[in-house]
Amino acid sequence: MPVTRRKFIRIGAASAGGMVLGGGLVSDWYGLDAPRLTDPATDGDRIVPTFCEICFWKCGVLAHVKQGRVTKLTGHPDHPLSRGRLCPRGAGGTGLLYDPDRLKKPLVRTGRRGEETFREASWEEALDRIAGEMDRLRRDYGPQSMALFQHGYGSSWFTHLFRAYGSPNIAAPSYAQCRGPREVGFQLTFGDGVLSPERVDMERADCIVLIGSHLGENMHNTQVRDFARAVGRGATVIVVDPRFSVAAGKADHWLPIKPGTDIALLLSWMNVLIEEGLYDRSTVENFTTGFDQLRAHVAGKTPEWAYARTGIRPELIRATARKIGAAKPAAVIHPGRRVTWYGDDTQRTRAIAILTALTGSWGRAGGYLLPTAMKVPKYPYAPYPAPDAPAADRAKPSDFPMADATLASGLCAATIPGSSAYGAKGWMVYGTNLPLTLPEPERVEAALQEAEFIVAIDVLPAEICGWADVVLPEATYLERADDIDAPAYREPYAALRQEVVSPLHDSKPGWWIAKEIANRLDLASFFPWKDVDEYVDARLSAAGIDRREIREKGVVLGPRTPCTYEEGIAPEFGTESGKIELYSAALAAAGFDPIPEFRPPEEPPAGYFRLLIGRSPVHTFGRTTNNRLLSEVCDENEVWVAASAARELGIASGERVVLVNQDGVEEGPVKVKATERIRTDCVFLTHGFGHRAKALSFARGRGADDARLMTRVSVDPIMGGTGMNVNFVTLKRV
Ligand SMILES: Nc1nc2c(c(=O)[nH]1)N[C@H]1C(S)=C(S)[C@@H](COP(=O)(O)OP(=O)(O)OC[C@H]3O[C@@H](n4cnc5c(=O)[nH]c(N)nc54)[C@H](O)[C@@H]3O)O[C@H]1N2
Ligand SMILES: Nc1nc2c(c(=O)[nH]1)N[C@H]1C(S)=C(S)[C@@H](COP(=O)(O)OP(=O)(O)OC[C@H]3O[C@@H](n4cnc5c(=O)[nH]c(N)nc54)[C@H](O)[C@@H]3O)O[C@H]1N2
Ligand code: SF4
Ligand SMILES: [Mo]
Repeated sequence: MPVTRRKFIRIGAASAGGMVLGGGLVSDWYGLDAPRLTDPATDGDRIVPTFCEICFWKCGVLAHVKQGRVTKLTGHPDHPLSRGRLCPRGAGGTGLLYDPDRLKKPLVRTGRRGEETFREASWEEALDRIAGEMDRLRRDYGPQSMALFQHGYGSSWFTHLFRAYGSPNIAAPSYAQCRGPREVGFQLTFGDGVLSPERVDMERADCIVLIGSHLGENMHNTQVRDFARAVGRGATVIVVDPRFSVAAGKADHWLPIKPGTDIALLLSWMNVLIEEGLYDRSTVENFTTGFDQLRAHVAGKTPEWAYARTGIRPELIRATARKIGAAKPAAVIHPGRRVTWYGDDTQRTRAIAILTALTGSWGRAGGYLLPTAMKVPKYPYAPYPAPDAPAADRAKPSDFPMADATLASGLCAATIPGSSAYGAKGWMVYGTNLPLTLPEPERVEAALQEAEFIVAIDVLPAEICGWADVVLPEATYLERADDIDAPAYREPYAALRQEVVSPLHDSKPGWWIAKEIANRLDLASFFPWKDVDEYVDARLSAAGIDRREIREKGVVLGPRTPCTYEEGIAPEFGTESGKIELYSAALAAAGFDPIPEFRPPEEPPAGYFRLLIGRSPVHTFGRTTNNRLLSEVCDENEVWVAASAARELGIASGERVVLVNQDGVEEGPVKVKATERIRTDCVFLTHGFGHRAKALSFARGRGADDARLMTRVSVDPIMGGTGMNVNFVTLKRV
């Protein structure tokens, strides 16, 4: 694909300088100044509208096809999440479709678990084997003994299969290793979660506060563009990060906080807003409970108090609090997305939620929106059987009382005999690469050895496949149709994923795989449709959506619904009290702090740095690091170290080092980036590199894998999230 490639590299080169949001590049990357594309030129024979799966944002894509090959991917002009542009990862999606390392045939293991030795098998043999094992496990231990680990849009078929089969053990690492604590923190406060796409209205905010949340490196398309537009409009931007992130480079104020002390900063901001009368009185008076307790709680938590804990100067804390107060209610304190940091994460996001309540920005323009989804009724299946047992992710039902989804880390632990929950005996793993995305690698490996049966459904020979008994090659998102996407967003819409080109190799779409397994397990009645088109048509007609129109356009927009109180939505809160709970009686009753308290994190031992992690702007986790197109821009990660600390260690920028953690685990070698852009007490690594899987011929051995170094976690006692920023490393020269 010569044309695509050259053009792509030109775009991608912009990121090499780190100035992702800089001047003219903003327009170049995001088309901020470009008119909406109505008739995109194609160098192909046809254009098929669909949506992206290179990350979980799900932007609308126009796939240009020439002589049966996808030649380029452009942003769908009418899809609300792409508005005519893709992020660089989405534009490089053909690098996955045409990856020479793709899984091509079903595989059956021939050697020992983890050795990655397989023989090719027919679909018939592979599916019979999977159904045979699932049937045996169902008879021997009950259907709850099978666990489904899943992530990504195609997983809906497998979730459905598992519900029909009768297992409650369905989990994704995007909960307990990602945004679970945030959803729980906001639920406890407002009776509603943050959702994905996040309900933040940066487009209209006068003040944006980012805590971690490294937009510009975290490259969710529309969100970054909203942020870039706000910067262009002159909105006040406050970035709290131990590292001078890309977003910090665009900020009015950078607060280089001591890692793990954000709750202290948040409490002192509340202190200033309350003491100086800068909070939104009408919100507090009409819609909250517990203001008096909150006022008393933060009374002594002045900027001077916070300075001693966070390292942020009191004047800076006061000045930023005043800016937040001046911009209210159009001040948005971004909730972050991967919030699993220190194990106090539900409390930290609750502190963000409480601050949001004080600014009155919930339900207001420039704050947190109240979006609605287009109504697309579910397929009218018969009811699922009620599972015979609760999920196996918690040793006792009283563990993590506020968890509102199953914990992937918990299901993994439950696979190891001796854990007090009943055991998970079999695993189906769809679209999640657990060896790189679950912490505590020793435990993950033990579970992978203990499971009686593992099937992995993937597009690439990722690490997880090396542990499976059977590996199934799924068709990529450009080769298959999936369920309808209709999330809550400020513009309601329904989007279709459609087959752009027929599946390459011997890969098959997920809907077909799930249906074939169901047929072999006497569950055919749960898959009454002939194929995905018949299923989608049934839902479309129930929703009153013209199926020809949506197939032609890829997306249909619903009528714009009100998203704010100003537009007429009545304030309603799904909490116990029916109000915004500044003080949480539910937390108090469960033995937790009803208002967030600051507790200092453990300090790094002498000579060690805290290991912080984040995203590369041109990669999604480890799933794109084998993508040759994207790797033209970035093909390994670097460990960021403060220049002064590197000097002290006698390590030069560009040198390779091995990272050694507090438990003696080594990882690397990895290149050093000595920089002024990070505090001296921590180092920073982007996630998704350091692959070990033999068959990932490009990504293997490039850079370092952060998960190997996460031998410790700090588990959030409220909901079971695994805080991962609690590991420390030293740098060893090689
Ligand atoms: N390009 C790209 N974009 C992505 C993804 C991807 O893989 N690639 N993944 C998507 C997904 S699923 C997620 S969850 C999000 C994750 O993206 P975010 O939600 O933005 O992730 P965070 O972990 O909050 O952000 C990491 C930042 O937090 C800073 N940090 C670390 N410790 C602390 C601390 O104690 N206090 C403060 N204030 N800051 C700290 C780090 O220096 C770093 O800049 O990104 C999404 N966007
Ligand atoms: N150490 C560490 N752990 C983390 C994080 C971190 O930063 N560091 N981040 C956390 C966060 S925020 C999240 S959201 C999770 C994400 O964790 P995961 O959901 O595990 O994400 P990926 O690593 O992208 O794994 C996706 C897998 O799906 C495969 N895949 C890609 N497309 C398809 C498809 O269309 N069909 C199928 N069947 N498979 C496909 C890929 O090849 C890959 O093997 O990880 C969490 N865990
Ligand atoms: S943000 Fe990028 S990778 Fe994610 S769905 Fe959109 S275009 Fe695809
Ligand atoms: Mo995530």
